[in-house]
Amino acid sequence: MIEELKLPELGEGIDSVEISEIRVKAGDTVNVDDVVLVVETEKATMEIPATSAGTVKDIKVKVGDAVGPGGVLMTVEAAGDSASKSESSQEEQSPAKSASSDETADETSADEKPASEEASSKKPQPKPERPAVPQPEKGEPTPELEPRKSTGNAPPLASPAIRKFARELGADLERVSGTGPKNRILKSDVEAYIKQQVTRAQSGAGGGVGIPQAPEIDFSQWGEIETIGLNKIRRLTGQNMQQSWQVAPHVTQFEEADITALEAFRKSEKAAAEARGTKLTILPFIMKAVVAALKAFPDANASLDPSGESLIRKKYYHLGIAVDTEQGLMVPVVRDVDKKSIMELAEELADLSERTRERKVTPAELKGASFTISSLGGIGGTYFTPIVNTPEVAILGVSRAAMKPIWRDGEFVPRLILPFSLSYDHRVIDGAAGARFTKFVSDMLSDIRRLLL
Ligand code: CAO
Repeated sequence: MIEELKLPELGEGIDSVEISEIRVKAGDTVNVDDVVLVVETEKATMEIPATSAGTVKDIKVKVGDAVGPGGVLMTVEAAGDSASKSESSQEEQSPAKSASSDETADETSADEKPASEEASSKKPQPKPERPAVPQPEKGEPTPELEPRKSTGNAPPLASPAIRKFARELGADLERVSGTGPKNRILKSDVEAYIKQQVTRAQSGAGGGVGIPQAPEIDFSQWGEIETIGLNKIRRLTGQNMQQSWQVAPHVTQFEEADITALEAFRKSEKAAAEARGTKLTILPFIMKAVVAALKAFPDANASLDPSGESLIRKKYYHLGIAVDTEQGLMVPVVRDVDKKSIMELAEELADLSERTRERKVTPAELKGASFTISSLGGIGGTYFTPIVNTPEVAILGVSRAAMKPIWRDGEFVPRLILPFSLSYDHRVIDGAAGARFTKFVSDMLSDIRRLLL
């Protein structure tokens, strides 16, 4: 017997709803109360359950259709009729077909499965509170989705339920291509989009989100090669650098400081430092100057909230210090730089960099920086453009100081000049603020008495 599933009365004032999801297809088996459709009004979504058990025969509506109470949604052939029909059709099966079905139980098609098994596998699942992010299956090709074609200022066509679904998964509907009527975005479109993003993100160094996968090239065609696996530190550094480069629009500001007086002072204190068993380099002075600048420009000691709508200023001054190790670049953190003396910082720096190189640093010591300094001064070079250690918003790159002739009071005088650069996230720091920051650091280092103020 064929029964019609009609849209029930859904409440006062609701004379039409829109079909937003159809969870079954012709041939599926349903039980009473299985959710077969989802409809929605301007304000709410509602699940429509089957009112009779059996096999779905004919679906009378499609996604996007408007239906009023009493409208026929689908027809269902009652369970008894369907079962007897399937029994008789099984009897008609050829022996060869039966044998092959038994042998390949996993490959049995839905039509060949026993009704009870089919019913449980097809049973619509209750609506999850928070849908899981769909994971791509191994070897499954990922559909290439083009960004939604521009329709002027018109927002993408999608139902409230789909908007909610996309919001929960963090999918921007502007980027999802709709395959429904009039390009309406369906649930499957959002799922496909998320799947594509997950696949791209998981594809590793060559293919971050939005970056095409690097082509595989056989370099041996041009000469001898050697392939060396990257260790975890280098792989993670690569991923972090790429992520930062993609996410934060970088600007680098160059500046120099006259550190002649600082260097004279440092040399005068070198013996005292050695007596304490430590080495006094320029870096602890730079750390102090940076903290003074961070206090004067608190936006540089901050992180953008992931929503992009607020800035989180940090009231602590923990400096990440890039350390060059045999395994790759590591960034241990010196905490509360503002509360420590230059000698204490020198001691901590020596200890921390040594333990980092010996891989004795703890994971906790590599976390929590609010700003990073990368010093290549011990090696050489004039200027470089460091990459911001996101979610921090700025990084100072220090190069090697050198004696230079500086024009002063009508004559050239030899001065020790320290070149340095500030790379910053332009979403947070404006060009003028970046230049003020570097000038501030330069002024501090050029006359370290200012650090006392
Ligand atoms: N100008 C001139 N000389 C400098 C200098 C500078 N800017 N910076 C350091 N030096 C001198 C030091 O005074 C020291 O000289 P002496 O032995 O005569 O006293 C020598 O160079 C070596 O210093 P150092 O490197 O041992 O010590 P540091 O405190 O300056 O730096 C550390 C410590 C851990 C930052 C450093 O050893 C290091 O690993 N740097 C590499 C960081 C890196 O790889 N950055 C790139 C990251 S990619 O963005």
